[in-house]
Amino acid sequence: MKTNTIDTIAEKILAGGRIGREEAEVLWREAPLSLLGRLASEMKRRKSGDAVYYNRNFHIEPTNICVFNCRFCSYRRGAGDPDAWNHSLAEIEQLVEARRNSGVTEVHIVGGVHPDHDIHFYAEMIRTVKRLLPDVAVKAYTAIELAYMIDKAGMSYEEGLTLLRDAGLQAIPGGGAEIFDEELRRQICPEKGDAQVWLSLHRTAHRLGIRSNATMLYGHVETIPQRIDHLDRLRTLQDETGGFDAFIPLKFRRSGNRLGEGREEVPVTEDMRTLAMSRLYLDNFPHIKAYWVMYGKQTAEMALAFGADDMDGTIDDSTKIYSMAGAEQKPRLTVEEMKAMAASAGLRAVERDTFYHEVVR
Ligand code: V47
Repeated sequence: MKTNTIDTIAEKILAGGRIGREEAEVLWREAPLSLLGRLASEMKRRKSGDAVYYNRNFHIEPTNICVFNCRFCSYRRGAGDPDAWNHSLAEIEQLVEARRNSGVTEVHIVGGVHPDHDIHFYAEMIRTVKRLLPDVAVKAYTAIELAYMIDKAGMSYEEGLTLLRDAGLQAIPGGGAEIFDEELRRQICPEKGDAQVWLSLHRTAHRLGIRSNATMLYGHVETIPQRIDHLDRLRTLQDETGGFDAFIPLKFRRSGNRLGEGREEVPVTEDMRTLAMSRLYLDNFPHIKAYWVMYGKQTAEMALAFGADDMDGTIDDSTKIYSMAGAEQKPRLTVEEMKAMAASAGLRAVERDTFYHEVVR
């Protein structure tokens, strides 16, 4: 009976059908890992053939001082803490200056929600980047950072995002989504913006022509139905706007945060199930990203056999958020390593820009 059900759902997927929450739960809990790998790889192949995308990027993390205190965060510090940092625009200018002539095509800017900065400071930061690196795409600020700065300015999301877009904001990263379920959010990040805030910020961005990504933080205290609910809310918004480029499942890393105390990280098999189920459920998302910084290089390579078609970028040791939670310590991948990882998965590495256009050098 069980096998029949799994086979029927698999056939539906292969015939191009869309699975619902209950079918997803059956697959997630009961389908053999090898079947999930085969189905997700087939769906990946239909979306992006034999390509695996990567880009040349770097991060700027302007501050780790944050008004919120999420239980999973290893990075946040209060103002006055010896490990806190808060870069001035002059310091950010130096960080950007150092990337001139490096071949990067994207800067990813994300940090804590600092109490003292306002939207004009963040707009000026974008202008600083664009002045020094006009051809580099600016993917900046999570929905949580954006909602905070826009609310503080007394603006609507449309007004705030228009101001930032006019300063040079081109895309929004997927952070801050965590798990949308309201009850669970009260347990892991009670203070910050809720699902409604996150979804409506991205909806407005899409309407203004700003592309974005979405994430899900999994492997802590959430249940499988809560993960599926999260994916379902994203799929519904994508049906409405079509503005998402990539979905990124983020594996919860346990070091240096309260949520991780006394808790193990989920096994790699669960990472693979989550990647595959994301590929199968989010049938309207063009790309699934295996964020190698969070997984580590070997797991990211394995992810390419479970529906992922993007590995994110070279990073060049420019992010601390994940290393502070126990992930890769000095995250850096060369283009040659990216190519070798794709080849070992039987795929072809394709350099992309932020909007998934192939970069030909
Ligand atoms: O929202 C925080 C996560 C996110 C931990 O859009 C943690 O291309 C695991 O959104 N263990 C921010 N995860 C990162 C992010 C991102 C990353 C890469 C690419 C893109 C993209 C976006 O990091 C947060 C939170 O969910 N996070 N702490 C932790 N201990």
